[in-house]
Amino acid sequence: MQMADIGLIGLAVMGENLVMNMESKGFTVAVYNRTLERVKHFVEGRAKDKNIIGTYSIAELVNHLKKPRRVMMMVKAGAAVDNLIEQLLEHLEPGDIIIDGGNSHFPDTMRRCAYVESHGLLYAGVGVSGGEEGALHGPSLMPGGSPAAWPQIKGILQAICAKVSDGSPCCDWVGENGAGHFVKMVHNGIEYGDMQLICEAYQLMRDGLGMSAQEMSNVFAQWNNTELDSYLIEITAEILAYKDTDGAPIVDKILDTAGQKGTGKWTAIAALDEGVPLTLIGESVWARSLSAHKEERIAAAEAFGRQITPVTGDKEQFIECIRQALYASKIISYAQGYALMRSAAKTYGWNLNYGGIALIWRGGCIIRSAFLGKIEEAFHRDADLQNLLLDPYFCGEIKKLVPAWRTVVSTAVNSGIPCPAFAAALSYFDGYTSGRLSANLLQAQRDYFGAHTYERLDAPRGQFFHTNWTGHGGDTSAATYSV
Ligand code: NBP
Repeated sequence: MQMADIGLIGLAVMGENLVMNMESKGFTVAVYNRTLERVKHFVEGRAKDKNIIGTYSIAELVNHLKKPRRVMMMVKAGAAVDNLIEQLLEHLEPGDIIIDGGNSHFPDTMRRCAYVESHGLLYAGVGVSGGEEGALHGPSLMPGGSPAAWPQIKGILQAICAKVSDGSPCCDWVGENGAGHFVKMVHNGIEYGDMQLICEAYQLMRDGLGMSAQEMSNVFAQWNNTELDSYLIEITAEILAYKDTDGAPIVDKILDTAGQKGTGKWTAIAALDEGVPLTLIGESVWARSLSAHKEERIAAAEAFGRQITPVTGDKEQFIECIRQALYASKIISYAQGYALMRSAAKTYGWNLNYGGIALIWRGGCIIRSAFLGKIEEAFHRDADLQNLLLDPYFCGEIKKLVPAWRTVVSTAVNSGIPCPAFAAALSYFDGYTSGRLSANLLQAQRDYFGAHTYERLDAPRGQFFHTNWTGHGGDTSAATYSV
């Protein structure tokens, strides 16, 4: 009987393409799918005459695998994954490895990892990015789970993943249990942020400067030769240049309501849980939500009859300001995303390699960019870097960008063009770089109405005071806790 190096369950778009990728790298793959016609269709079609074995039950799939057995699930996240784990546990043995390559939520992966390990098996939650193309030609892979699983799956995963120009693989061990899926989730959140920033730059040019899609395409193409060099900037230039059958730019005909699948929301929720300001990604999620209320927006536009004031002055100069504002905001977005990963690593006991994560994202995925190389360098200089803004390179970059960034945000505000991500990034920067904020007043308010106490500038940290603000209250203060 022909034995396979790995089994894959789930022959939808991602699964099929990953199997083709694995086979092209010299691995024999056994495949299974719940709907059996899909297996037949695949082995008689794309997989014909390849080292791909179609199987029609979980038992048959498992019987075709070399030991320790490796089974990768590429199915819809959620109950399907739990269901398959139960079925697999009936047939696998201790030491075998179950891999989940779907977009599972990291707490699920943490739970599943502990559960599968309790049966003596190993578990890996692998974030897969890059869509259909990536799956076939080289995705960015973020593996986490049982550490003992890594040496068993490293060979296959590093063979099929994307490689950067020096040949290094966009796949490395991320960390224990749910770490891989957590990092994939943050990647998706950052993707929301990068896309929103590009859309804000686009709206400033379209509505503020009255530029055509073709003119803007040229600008994005030029930006792709600067620090902004990235996949998303490149495809934006192509999208803006794309003409419909009547010769008009297709982008102008697309309804302005954004969809979302929830991974940006997960990232924002994780940030709220960690108490880490992730304002740019949060605003990006809400910008999509606001866009989705199209009818309400049309009614409000009529009610307010608001006009956008065109941006006047030197057009080329303002375009360059927008580029710089986009670059500065992007630095903030990654600084916030990395701060979230740092905090979660502490909470969950993960030993994350931050520079390594930047390298994983450098190829194969939607947020791939030259910029990630600079982030890798920053963590190479200081593996324990608290915030990207404190790295000398990024600190120097931001200092140069601040004037243009302020010009763009204030111009947008004066013109009436929304720029929630640019503005949130700038406000975060102003807050993060303020030695003294306004929270002294906030603490006074909390103490006034709830006796929540405050610390004083002229007393050591950790010493708490309460004031009887009205003369009517007592001297009893409230307990300090967080819900
Ligand atoms: P889908 O997310 O559309 O899932 C379809 C697959 O799940 C089919 O093979 C289907 O089998 C299987 N499935 C379902 Br639905 N319920 C099942 C169950 N209860 N038991 C067993 N199998 C079940 O496929 P996809 O777009 O290829 O994505 C696969 C995973 O990869 C998802 O978690 C997705 O979020 C993730 N991902 C997708 C992309 C992308 O660009 N599409 C990128 C990165 C990651 P059936 O044929 O019997 O219905």
